[in-house]
Amino acid sequence: MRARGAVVRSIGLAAGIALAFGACADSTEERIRAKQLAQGCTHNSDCEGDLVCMFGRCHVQCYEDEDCRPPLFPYQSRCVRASSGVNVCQLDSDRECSRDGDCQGDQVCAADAQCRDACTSEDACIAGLVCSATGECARDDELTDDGALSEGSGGSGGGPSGSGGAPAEGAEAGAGGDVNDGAAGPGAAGSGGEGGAPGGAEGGAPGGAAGADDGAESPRESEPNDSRDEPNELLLDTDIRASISHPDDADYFFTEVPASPAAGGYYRILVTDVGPGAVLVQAYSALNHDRVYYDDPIQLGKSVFGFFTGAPGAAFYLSIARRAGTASESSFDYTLRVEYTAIDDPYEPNDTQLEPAAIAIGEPVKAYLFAGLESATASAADFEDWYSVEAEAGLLKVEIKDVPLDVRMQARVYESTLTPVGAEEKGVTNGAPLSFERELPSSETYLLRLTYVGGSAQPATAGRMDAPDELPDHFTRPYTLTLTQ
Ligand SMILES: [Ca+2]
Ligand SMILES: [Ca+2]
Ligand SMILES: [Ca+2]
Repeated sequence: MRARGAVVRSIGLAAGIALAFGACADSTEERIRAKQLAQGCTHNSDCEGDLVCMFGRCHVQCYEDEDCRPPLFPYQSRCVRASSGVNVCQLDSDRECSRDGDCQGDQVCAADAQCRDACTSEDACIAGLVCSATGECARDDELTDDGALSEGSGGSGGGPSGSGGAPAEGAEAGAGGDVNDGAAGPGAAGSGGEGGAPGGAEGGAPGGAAGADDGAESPRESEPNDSRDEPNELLLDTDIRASISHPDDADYFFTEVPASPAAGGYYRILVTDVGPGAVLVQAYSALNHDRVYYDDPIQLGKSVFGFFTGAPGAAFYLSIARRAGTASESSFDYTLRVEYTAIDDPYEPNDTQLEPAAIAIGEPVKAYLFAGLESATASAADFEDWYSVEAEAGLLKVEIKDVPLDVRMQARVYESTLTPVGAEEKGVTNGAPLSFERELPSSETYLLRLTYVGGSAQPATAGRMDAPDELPDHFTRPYTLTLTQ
């Protein structure tokens, strides 16, 4: 694949370089020449000497990767495809990326956060470069033993918000610098990847993953995390920067629901800042691997918002992958944030008549009609709330207000022997309050059962949201139960 006539072209190239930088340039002249190299342009005639105008800036034309290395080139660059068969040496400003859209031409943003030509085999790469395992052209010495590009975020920390904002400057190697010198701007929240020396920047301890070292605000996923057998621990309430780094990449995260409170809680999933790809987001029960939630929008770059509930002590895997069957790029970034909110319900556990929560006449009870998942589905019984109350013979008034707008509630009074006192009372519709009276035959302990109306839709335990704040109403609205005599 080495270009024929390389010698002739190299001579021409050398002449161009000489003109651009000066054969024996002092530092002032070097700076002037370097400026000519990267100066803005619209036509080749705007550029000095043999420099060509590509991507709006003057570039050195190249035929093989070696043309972009010292001493021919002032720093270690890379020969990339431009247009109409012309290849150019990458400028520093062409190289850093966090998504494909940051890259010039048809280049893609590789795992090391550098723009590269995409490839399926070495033939597709410019001479001197090979095709990495993840499909980007790279020098041999940039690849790990697995033939992949190492993720170069290393110690450079995260962007300030994980929002895909502007990469910090500072990490850019100046002319004469070496992209492999690995020093990613001291202190600066780096743009990730500048220090992508093979293997070197993978980030110390495996599993420090999700761990923000040196206090960076946005930790990064830690590869490999491609299966349930090697997940990252899910850091809650934290923006985790991550990438689909090749078409078959899957990123697994593991989380366990806290043992208390007994009501459990719910997870809110936010996958945002999605690059030019389509995500497949799934949550699985660790108990039996049943899928409890998924979303797979076909639109590229679309955020995903979802939720699922968890029972105390239950455990789940979350996986993020590239959705098949779309025009999705083979690699792209995303930000994962998962928030866990415990349900503050001191009356739980009270799911059966065997463990009713004791309440008193005249004292309002605020509680949730809520069920935490262990697997893909909740049983109707998981939603039941049982109460016991010491009551006098005579009239008992039962009032349930603040009924969640997505739940139709029902209630029934029982003697302690489970003999019903009157019929089941049902709200007329979702969110409707309940108010009814029963004549109690004697002074004793009575039981009360609250749940959703049998045969009506079960309150949601997992689902998709169009916006981050569209959680089911019953997650956030406790009903108020008051008994009076
Ligand atoms: Ca990944
Ligand atoms: Ca992965
Ligand atoms: Ca309950």
